[in-house]
Amino acid sequence: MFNKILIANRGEIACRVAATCRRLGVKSVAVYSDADANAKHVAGCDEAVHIGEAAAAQSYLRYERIIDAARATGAQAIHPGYGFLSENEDFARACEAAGIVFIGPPVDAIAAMGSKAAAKALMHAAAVPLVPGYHGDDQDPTLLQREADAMGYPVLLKASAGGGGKGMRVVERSEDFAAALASCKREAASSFGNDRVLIEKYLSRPRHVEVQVFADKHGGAVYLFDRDCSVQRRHQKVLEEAPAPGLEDGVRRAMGEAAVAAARAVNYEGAGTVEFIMTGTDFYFMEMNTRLQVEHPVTEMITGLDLVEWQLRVAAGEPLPLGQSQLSITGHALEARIYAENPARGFLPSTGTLKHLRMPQGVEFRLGHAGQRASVRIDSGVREGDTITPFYDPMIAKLIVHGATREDALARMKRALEACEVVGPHTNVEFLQRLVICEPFASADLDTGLIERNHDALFSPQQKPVREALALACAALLGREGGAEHGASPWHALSHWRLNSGFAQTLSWRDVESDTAFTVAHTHDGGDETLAYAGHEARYTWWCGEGKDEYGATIGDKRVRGRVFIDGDVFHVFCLGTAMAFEWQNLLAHAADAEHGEGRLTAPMPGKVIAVLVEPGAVVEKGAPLIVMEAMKMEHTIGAPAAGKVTEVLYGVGDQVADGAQLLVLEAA
Ligand code: MV4
Repeated sequence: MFNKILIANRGEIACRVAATCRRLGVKSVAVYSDADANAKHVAGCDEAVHIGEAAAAQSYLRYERIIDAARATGAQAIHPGYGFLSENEDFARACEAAGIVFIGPPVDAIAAMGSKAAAKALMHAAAVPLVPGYHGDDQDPTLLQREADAMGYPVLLKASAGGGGKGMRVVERSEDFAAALASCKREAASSFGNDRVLIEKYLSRPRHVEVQVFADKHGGAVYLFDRDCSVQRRHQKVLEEAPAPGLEDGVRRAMGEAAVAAARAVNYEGAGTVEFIMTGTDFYFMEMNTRLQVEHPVTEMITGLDLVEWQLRVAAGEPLPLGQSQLSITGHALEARIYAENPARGFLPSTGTLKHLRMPQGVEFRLGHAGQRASVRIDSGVREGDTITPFYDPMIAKLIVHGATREDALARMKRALEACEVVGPHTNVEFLQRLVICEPFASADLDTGLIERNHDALFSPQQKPVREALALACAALLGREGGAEHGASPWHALSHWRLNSGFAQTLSWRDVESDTAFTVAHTHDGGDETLAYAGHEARYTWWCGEGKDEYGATIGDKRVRGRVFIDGDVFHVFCLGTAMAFEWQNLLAHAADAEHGEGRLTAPMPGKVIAVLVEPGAVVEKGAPLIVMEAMKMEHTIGAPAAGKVTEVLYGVGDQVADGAQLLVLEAA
């Protein structure tokens, strides 16, 4: 085994690899860009080397710098993670030339799988099932048309050098073939610098099922079963699971063996994924990914194995830790990718600081201890306070759950998604919540068109528990203002006049997402409080919870609990499985802010003075109520913008005041 390795990546995968290094006693070296000097992956490694500017092309893709960093720190091997340099033949070759082990397959295996047409020829020779089609060298348009006509429409044109769905054309009719071919070749030439295409019979509504394989340097090769990754959006995986639901044992074994045959055909070593598309029980080779994949945790959860440990052992020349007959599936695992992106805007990446970040109770990574399989696992490369920048993939975390059955895992996933709290960038959490409860996903009726077909259910606006969330926002505001201890109403903590019956106060809020205004009237009458909003009125009590940011309320006879994260005037409420944000319309503070320098306090709107709570000479704390006004049948309390001494009171009870009129003079302390 290695003493020290360098991790040529960032984010959650760099943290993931570092976790295994710690567990195995292998020292780890991080590399980082200007943007990542304080990143979690740097903190998770034993050493770190700065490699350049924020843009990946100036840092994580500069492989000569990365190799220099490995040499300088004495790292014996480099783990490339996924993305960046993980499938770059030149990098693998440069590692070899520098005498550093590339933790991945041999250069020739990467190259063999790089061209789709060449890979298909190899797979055909190895008896791996292929979609009926043409992947020959002869690219004569007349010949291609004849091949397409012979296989029958619809057909799919694919750029041979393409991947991930780029450069594909569905052709429905023979008459359309020539034009589609020309357009596909143009796109292939401009995107991949190579206009070679292949033709396949087009399969409608296929599933994406992939097989995890592992091979060592001693001729050993096994499959670690399958994953279904059909739930995708524009070729980006959204949910993944293992094992693929509904595969009969015979089909599972046949696919696993076909995947091992594919790996053997290219003299594979290390971790790889063989992708298939499936219709019914038929499966066809698509491509092979010569790296560890984002979704590898679901395989770890069902096998109880640490795939990064296997990668390190194999790269160090050890044989595979287990043979095929020693491998088995336990239970079911699901993974959801939590992204900083805005589903309402076409999933545009959303950047910004993670002001508040809470993930469900789970473990970061714990495997390899018999019987200690976690049921919830979070793989994340960010912490609260970190910033999602435009430079890299905006993934916040992977949420992975395990259960005895798919149903158990799904129930855990729903709860775990409800416990995710993110303030800062937009996220796809609510989209994921809708996805996991939609009927086809719940019943494992999976195919690559699932999201598109269920567009209405997945994207229409949801009913939100506005009243409950508002009650908690009010509780947080009153709790903060009143400084109330647990269980005490802030009304009692505030000045005596509030105990007079019939008193009312209004709190104005704006729902940030819908930009709707809500006014909540609190009436305090001999011990009872009433919450009224939008024509509803209910008896209301509230309390501060035991934990930080926790609040509770009863509204009528309904009890609600939740958490409120306060960001300036914006109250982020997490309750009943959803998130809402309300901006407190602190008219009074803002009115006072503008005047603060002059020590004046003015009326925020025209109205009538209904209570004067201080006399000249009174020394008041910041926030102390000074005057109560009534306007538009609501009462508004004007509070002290800062601690100080009241020197003049300019109006009395019953007086009408104009908008902006000075009410009293406060001398700041
Ligand atoms: C196909 C197909 C239907 N028929 N091939 C898309 C990405 C590339 N890896 C293979 N892809 C497809 N190939 C034939 N002959 C449908 C897709 C496809 C797809 C495959 C896997 C996951 C998501 C997909 C979404 C759209 C289309």
